Amino acid sequence: MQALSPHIQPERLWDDLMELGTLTDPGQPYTRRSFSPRFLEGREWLRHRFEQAGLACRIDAAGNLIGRRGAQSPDARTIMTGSHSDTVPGGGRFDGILGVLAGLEIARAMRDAGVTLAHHFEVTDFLAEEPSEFGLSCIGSRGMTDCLTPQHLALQAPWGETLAAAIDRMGGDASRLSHAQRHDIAAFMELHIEQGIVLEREGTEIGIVEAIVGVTRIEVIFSGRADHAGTTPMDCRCDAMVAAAGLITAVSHLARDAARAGRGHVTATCGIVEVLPNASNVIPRQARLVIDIRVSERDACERLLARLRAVATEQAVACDVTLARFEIQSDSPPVACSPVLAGRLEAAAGALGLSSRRMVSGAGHDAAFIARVAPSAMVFIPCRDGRSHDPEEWITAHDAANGTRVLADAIMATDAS
Ligand code: HGY
Ligand code: MN
Ligand code: MN
Ligand code: MN
Repeated sequence: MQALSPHIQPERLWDDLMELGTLTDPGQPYTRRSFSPRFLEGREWLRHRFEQAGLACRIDAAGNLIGRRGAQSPDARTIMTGSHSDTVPGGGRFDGILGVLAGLEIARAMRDAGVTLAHHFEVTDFLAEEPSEFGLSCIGSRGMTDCLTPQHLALQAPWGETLAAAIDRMGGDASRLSHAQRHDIAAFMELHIEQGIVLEREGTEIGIVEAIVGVTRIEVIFSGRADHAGTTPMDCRCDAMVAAAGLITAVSHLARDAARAGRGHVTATCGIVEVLPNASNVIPRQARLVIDIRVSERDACERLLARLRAVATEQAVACDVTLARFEIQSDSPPVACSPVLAGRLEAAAGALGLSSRRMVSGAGHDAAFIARVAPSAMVFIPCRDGRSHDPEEWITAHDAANGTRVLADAIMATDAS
């Protein structure tokens, strides 16, 4: 089997990473929110680079940008790689983006080496992997795997657009989502930064992902009563914020205790708190929370949800407010990666003389959805101080090249298998 790794050019990849990073909302570094004009600008830049690399480009019905390097035979199956080019607000230059640009670099290496695979080779920029203004993440990979429901498509963004209309605006066709379903993918492998501290702390060069956590997000609304902050006695209040504060503390303590009790990977975070009327001299009449729960074992999530619902109810009674909503916003189960593909990634790292270790991904990824229709696996590289979802996110060109070489050789091994 021919190794492709010698044809990977670290500088070419690094230049792409730095250049795409310049396409960001001004004043809020590294922000390219899905469905935004800036995102489309980044997409156009990607499409141009894909075409320069000899990839035939298309946008599928789910709004994913796909570059294809055709196989020797037209009815071959497909080996796919990719990730996402959208970011969180004030995010980094590598989360998702590395996986897309590594796929592009691998396509260029194939072109430079004159390699045509027995499989079609595709590089995909999945639409809206990050939680979007529709309250949903992984929209493109859900669309590719029949996981977008009519209820999802009817979700509305704050600007009034439905998700279906937004997908169409991205060049997709929400009315033909059944055409986006893929049954021809022989293997999917995604390169991603770890977004955690394990690899760097251990000095390990490559992470081989065995499982991707399940991600469950719940929306909670406490409704109280707005009153004057100065004239209302402390024991006559219906303060929605105090009830929310009690639940937020419980989110952190219960998840920490579950993780310490050895129930696998457990995290829970309250990243959104919206208060109305949000005025310093008015007792909050409403507090809206979105809580993000991640587990590697499904029953840990069920247990945590039950405890949080009980705490929310207790807090509402204690603060004389109403628990107006406690609803699951999105819910995807933990996913096991393909042992065969993980083995190939591990063997490729070994053949390149790189240290590696098996691990669980605490981040959600498009691979978790693609795993529903094809054997899928992920490979991680370290990121500085484990930082991500922040402009401080940083990797080295050397690690980016390592991850890309491992991915490239695992793709070649899969094509030859
Ligand atoms: O939130 C996540 O886990 C991913 O970065 N979208
Ligand atoms: Mn992310
Ligand atoms: Mn990501
Ligand atoms: Mn991802």
